[in-house]
Amino acid sequence: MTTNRTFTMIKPDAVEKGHIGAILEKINSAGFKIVAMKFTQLSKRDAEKFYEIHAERPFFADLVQFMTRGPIVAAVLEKENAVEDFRALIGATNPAEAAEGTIRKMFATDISENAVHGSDSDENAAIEGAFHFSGREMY
Ligand code: YYY
Ligand code: MG
Repeated sequence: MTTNRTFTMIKPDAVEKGHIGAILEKINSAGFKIVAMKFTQLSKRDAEKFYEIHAERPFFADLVQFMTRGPIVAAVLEKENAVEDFRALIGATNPAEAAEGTIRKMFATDISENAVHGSDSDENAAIEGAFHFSGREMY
């Protein structure tokens, strides 16, 4: 992974509502290139590991329950300044506070079911990408 990459998931709420295509269109239109992608479902163990930094937070059990309840789309995206630009594209964690036109404003349900994940640093982008994809699955 280079620092021009970030990691995303289209979360179960957005998949259930049929928003995969619309969200990928927003991602491509914003200039991100997809360099890895899969349709998959997280196990409880996967979700607990992926979100381990939040293990002590009051919402952790609900977060794991939500993230495992149905399939997701996981992807690695490439663009100059990918991490920061993708966080801007998805908007605030709470869609009620997200800017107009952002993916969370358009597609999120609420703060806990907020349609998409975006890595928060280059370091975490590399860790999260490697969590879901082997080297030969990333182009
Ligand atoms: O990076 P981001 O997804 O925007 O938010 P985080 O603070 O890293 O939290 C991860 C995830 O946890 C968030 O996307 C939804 C959920 N969550 C929640 O359910 N309730 C909160 N008060 C904060 C976060
Ligand atoms: Mg986060």
